[in-house]
Amino acid sequence: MRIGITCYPSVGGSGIIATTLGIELARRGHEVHFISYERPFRLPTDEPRIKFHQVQVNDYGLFKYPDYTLPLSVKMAEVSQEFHLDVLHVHYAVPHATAAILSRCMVPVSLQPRIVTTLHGTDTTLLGNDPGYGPAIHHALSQSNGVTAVSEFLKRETRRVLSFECPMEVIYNFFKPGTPTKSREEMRRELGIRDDEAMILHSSNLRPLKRIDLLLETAARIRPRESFKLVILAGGSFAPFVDEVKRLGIEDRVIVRENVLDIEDYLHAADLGLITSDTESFCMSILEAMFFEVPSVATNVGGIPEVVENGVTGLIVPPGDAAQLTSAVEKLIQDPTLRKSLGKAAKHQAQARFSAEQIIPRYEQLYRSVRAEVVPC
Ligand code: GMT
Repeated sequence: MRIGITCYPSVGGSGIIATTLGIELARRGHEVHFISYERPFRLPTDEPRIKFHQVQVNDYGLFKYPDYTLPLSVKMAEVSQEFHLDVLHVHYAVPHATAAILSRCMVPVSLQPRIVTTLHGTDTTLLGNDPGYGPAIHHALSQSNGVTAVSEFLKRETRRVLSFECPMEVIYNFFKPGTPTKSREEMRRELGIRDDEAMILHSSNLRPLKRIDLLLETAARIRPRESFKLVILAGGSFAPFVDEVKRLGIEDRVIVRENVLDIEDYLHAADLGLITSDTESFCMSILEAMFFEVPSVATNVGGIPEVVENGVTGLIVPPGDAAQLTSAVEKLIQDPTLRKSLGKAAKHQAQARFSAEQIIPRYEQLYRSVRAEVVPC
């Protein structure tokens, strides 16, 4: 099939999923066209059957805010027509789904691709609730030929928040682990982590819903304080949190790396993950860690309980509670045997439920079925 993919190209779960999906589809023989304002950061330049089409965004003086939706829709229409796309798969509804629906109207009927929209999280939970966006999202979903959500939680929320009643399939996220470039020992040495210190890994874009304040508060409460190092892989600037690290007196416990690409080097050096989010439709960081036998302590929010089985593949605690987060982390630090058994079960479940081998055929099947039918709900 000929498949167009639009996603946010920068660091972020939805962009990573979309990029990996495109790479995997191309490896399975499909022709894949990425359409975005920048080349997705994990998209290799030398993969056969993958092409990148850049959207040119102009900043016209007349506009107070530059517009992306219209040039994106024009580029989608051009690519659909020139390359005879079967399917245009957009990740994160805003503004990608709206642009896709508009682009379809610019293409002669016989060349119109089917449109699949994948909801990732805040496109429903945040923007869906915004009266300035909700109706546009509802319209774009209703006009899509297929809609997917990355967890049952997100599907439920989409029904509730947007009153969206058309069919919606849950296709979980997946991860395809790469090979680490450094050994575990080398990596820990480089980070300055001793053998008797547990390496706690937190990886996120640091937005407010990730609750970095709670993450740091938890780190400050862990006893003994010399028993761990917290490594934060920041998909954004950590500068706004530096004062808080100092105030809590944990400068010697916290190691920050910004915009890391070789995530596998950190994953296989880690002992446990720590996620303190207030909401999370899936949480890719937990899944990435699971593939490396690293169990996470995470908050009981959104789709996280669909990814982590409490007490079996990780530990889940109530949201917003630094005391409970701390005791769960201390439990894992002090009990390497428990860590190991949770980690092994985590990897097993990750491979069985969230591997590329499980998930890519689900998307291929969806593409085939929307290609076969014409009328959206
Ligand atoms: O919705 C967002 O906040 C952005 C989005 C992203 O692009 O990273 O994150 C969401 O999608 C990820 C990939 O499907 C999920 O792993 C995240 O849980 C989800 N974030 C939220 O729901 C807050």
